[in-house]
Amino acid sequence: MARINSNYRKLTAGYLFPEIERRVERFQRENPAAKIHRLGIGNTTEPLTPTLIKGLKDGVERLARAETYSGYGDEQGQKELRTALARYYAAMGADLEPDEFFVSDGAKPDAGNIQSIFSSDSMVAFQDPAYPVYVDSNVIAGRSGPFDPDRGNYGRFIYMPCHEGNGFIPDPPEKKVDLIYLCSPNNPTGAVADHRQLQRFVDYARRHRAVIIFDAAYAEFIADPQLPRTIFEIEGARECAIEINSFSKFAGFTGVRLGWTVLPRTLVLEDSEPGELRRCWLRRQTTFFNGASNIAQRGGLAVLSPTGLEECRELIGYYMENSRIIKEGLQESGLTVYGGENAPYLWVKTPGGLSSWEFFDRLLKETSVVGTPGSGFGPSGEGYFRLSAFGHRAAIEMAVESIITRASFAAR
Ligand code: PGU
Repeated sequence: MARINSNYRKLTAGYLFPEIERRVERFQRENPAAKIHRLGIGNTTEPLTPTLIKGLKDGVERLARAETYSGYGDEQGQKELRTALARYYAAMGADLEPDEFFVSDGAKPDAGNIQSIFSSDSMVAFQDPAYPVYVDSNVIAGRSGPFDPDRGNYGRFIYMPCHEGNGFIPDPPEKKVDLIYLCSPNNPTGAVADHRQLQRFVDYARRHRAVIIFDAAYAEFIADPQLPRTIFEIEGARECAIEINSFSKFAGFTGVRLGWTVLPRTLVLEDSEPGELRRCWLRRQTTFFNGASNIAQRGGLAVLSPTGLEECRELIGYYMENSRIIKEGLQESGLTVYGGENAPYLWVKTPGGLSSWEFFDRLLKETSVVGTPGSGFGPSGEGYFRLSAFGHRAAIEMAVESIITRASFAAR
C-alpha cells in the first residue's frame, strides 16, 4: 500500500505566492474595472541588456553547428562559467576555486534541496521572517515537529526573530543548532547584516560545528560599500558556510533560470572529513539534476563579463530608484517603512494594528495595490507587509499615487 509523505500535511498553507494570486483573481472578478498594481512577487520586469542577449544568442548559435554543439554537460556547470564565478568572488575579496561552485537552474531549487545532504534529525534555525522555502523544505524533510497554531511555529525549529529592536538582524541562537539559514540582504525585510553581525554567526558555527546556509540572491542590490556581499568575506566562513546565489534578480534571469551554490572543500562537520559534504552535494546533483541549460550558461558568462556587469548594475539602479519612490511615497502617506536601501524590498509596518492579511485585503480593496503579507514569511512577519520594487517605473508611480490618494489610512 503506497502512502504519501505526510510531512506535506504539516505545511501550514499553500505556497504563499499562488495563494496571493488566488485572492487577486477573485478581487479582479468582483471588480472587473479595477486596474491592479502588482508589487507582490519579486519578479523582474525589464528586458535583458544587450550583452546578455548576445550571450544567450551565442548559446543558441553554438547549438546550430556540429563543431560547437553540446548535449548533456558537466552536471556541476561549465568550467568556463565556474571560473568566471570564482573571478567574480575574487573581486569581492573571497578566495574560492572553480570546483567549489555548482551551477544550477536557480537559487530556489538549491535552497530547497541543500537540506537533503544533512542528517534528517538536524536541529535547524531560521531567521524569522524569511523566504518560506527554507522552512517548508525542512518541514517536508521531516525536521519540523508539529505545528503550533497558537504560536504560528513548528515545535522543533529554532526561530531567530527579526524586529525593529534588532534592526531586523538576529543574534545567533542561544542553543546549539546544526544548521542556520541566513538571507542577506534579507527577503522580506530588506535588512543587510554587517561584517560584525556575520562574524558572530561564523564564530558560533565554528564553535558548534554548525553549518550556515547563506542565501545571497540580492547581494548585487547592496549599495553601501561597507556591507558584505558574500559570507566568504568573513574570516572562517570557508569552514562553516554554504552560499546560494542566483542570476534571477542580479541579471533579470527569473525566467531564463540560472543560479549557483558555493560549497567549499574546507567545510567541516562534526562527523565527516573536510570535502565529504562537497562530494555529497555533487552526488546529489549528479543523481537528481542534469545540469543547467547550456544556453542559460552562455548567458551567465555574459553577465559576468565587464560590460555585462556594468549593464546589470545599471538595471539594478533602475529597480533601486523604484524602491526609493515607493519608500518616500509610503512615508509621505504616514507609514513606517524599513528596507529598500540595499535591497529591492520595502518592509512596511501595518497601520492601526492591522494583521498582515487584513492590511493585504484593505490595500487591495482601497487602492488595487497587491503586496505580500508579512506573516507569510514567518510568525515575526505578522503586522508587516512587503512591497517589491521590481516593476516598470510608470506602474510603480501609479501604485504609489494610488496609495497616497486613495488609502483610508494615508495622512492627507
Ligand atoms: N532566494 C531568495 C531569497 C528569493 O527571494 C528568491 C525569489 C529566490 C531565492 C529564488 O531565486 P531563483 O534563482 O529565481 O530560483 N523570491 C521571490 C520569488 C518567489 C519565489 O517563489 O521564488 C519573492 O518574491 O520572494
